[in-house]
Amino acid sequence: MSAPLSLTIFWVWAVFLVHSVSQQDVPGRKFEYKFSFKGPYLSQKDGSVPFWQYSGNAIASDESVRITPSLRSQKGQIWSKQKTDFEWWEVELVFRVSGRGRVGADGLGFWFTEARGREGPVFGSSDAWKGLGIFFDSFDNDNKHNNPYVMAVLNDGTMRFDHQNDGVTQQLAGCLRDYRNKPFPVRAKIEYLRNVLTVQIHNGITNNPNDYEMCFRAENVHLPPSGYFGVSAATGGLADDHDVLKFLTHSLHPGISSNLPHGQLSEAEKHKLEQEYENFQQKLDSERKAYHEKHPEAKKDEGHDYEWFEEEQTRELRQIFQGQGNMMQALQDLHRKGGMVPPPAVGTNVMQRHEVEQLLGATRELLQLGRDIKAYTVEIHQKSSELINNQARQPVGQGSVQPIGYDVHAVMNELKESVHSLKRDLGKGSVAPCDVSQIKCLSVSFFLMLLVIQTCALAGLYVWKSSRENNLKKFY
Ligand SMILES: [Ca+2]
Ligand SMILES: [Ca+2]
Repeated sequence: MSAPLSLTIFWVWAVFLVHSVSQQDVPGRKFEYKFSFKGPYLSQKDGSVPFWQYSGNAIASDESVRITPSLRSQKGQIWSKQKTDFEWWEVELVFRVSGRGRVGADGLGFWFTEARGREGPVFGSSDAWKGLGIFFDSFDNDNKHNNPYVMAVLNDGTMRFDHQNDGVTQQLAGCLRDYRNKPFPVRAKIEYLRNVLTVQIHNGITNNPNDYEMCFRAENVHLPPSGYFGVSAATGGLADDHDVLKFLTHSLHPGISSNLPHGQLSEAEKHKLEQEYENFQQKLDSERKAYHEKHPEAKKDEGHDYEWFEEEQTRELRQIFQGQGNMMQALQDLHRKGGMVPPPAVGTNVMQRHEVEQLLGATRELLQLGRDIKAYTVEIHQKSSELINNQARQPVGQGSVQPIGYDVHAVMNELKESVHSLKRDLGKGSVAPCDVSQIKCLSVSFFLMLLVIQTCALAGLYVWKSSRENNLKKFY
């Protein structure tokens, strides 16, 4: 093993160790880094994936393993190098199936089998497997409009997968789920615990990793006690990209260390991890020494792999800070919006400031108008009293009609003259032309009202005096 390769493996192991502790594994649940892969730095410089082997059209990159590209008739697969040494397990498979067509093909297979599969007809892997296959079948071969479909198929090594009928009679259980072309990666959580197989699917609509929905739960399932994990995929006449971003395996140990506080490892587990860490470190030191003796010019690159590890931590810290920053921003936005909310209004008509001012102005004008009317009424009253007094002083007789008529005519003439003088004033522009939107119009209307009041008062007075005169005539 060359020094750079072992360095990389060491840091992958270290990162997974950090992952297993930072994820605060529940008691009885242990992260299995030798049966897992995830980005970043998923593949090494030579393209290999630590603890995994891949073949066919599969390509590994820093962030994912592309099991097949979206080209016709492609097949690819990736398998763990080691066989499991734990009975119960849980795998979280994070993947994307994406293609430009409304319909894609063929699909993706998750495997837990006694032997590693070879390239074959069942979603890229060999038929007649011994163990479990969970298939994400994109293409509707039997034309029952029930694909994409997720199903589990158990095989004892004798059965051939019935592609023509989409394995409908062979499946242990399944569920209809559209996992193609989702905004976020789709997740499948496959748990095998105490002979119960549970599959939950995260449909990739949200970015919340906990949005799982139950696909199925099957009891009395007997899988090989030890096996290989694998993922395969195939395309046909239609094609999708089949990308696996994460394959995270935990071994489940029910009843063991279940009395430990949440997130703590048992003493035995701690000791085992520490021993493993020391062994790796010793091996790494000796290999690094040997490498630098052989390649003294590469010494300046020594810190490179440390940067990887640092970058992983820094990235997580940055994400935490980003998350906090987003929360702070959201709170500030809420606060700002709270300040902008107007006070609750009764009804829907809320008066603006300028409208209130207009109303006050109009009220003042009306008050002034009222005062003017009062003044003119007093004046009319005075004039009426004078007329009555004059009448009273006149001698009663035939000639008394003339003075009354004279007085009335004099008042009428006075009024006419007032009207004419107002008309002249209007003509000269001393009074502003009428603008219906302005309060000034009230002066003209006021004048007309005054005119009407005066005319009515005089008419009333004239009628009263006429009737009085008639009554007096009756005495002669
Ligand atoms: Ca199919
Ligand atoms: Ca079908």
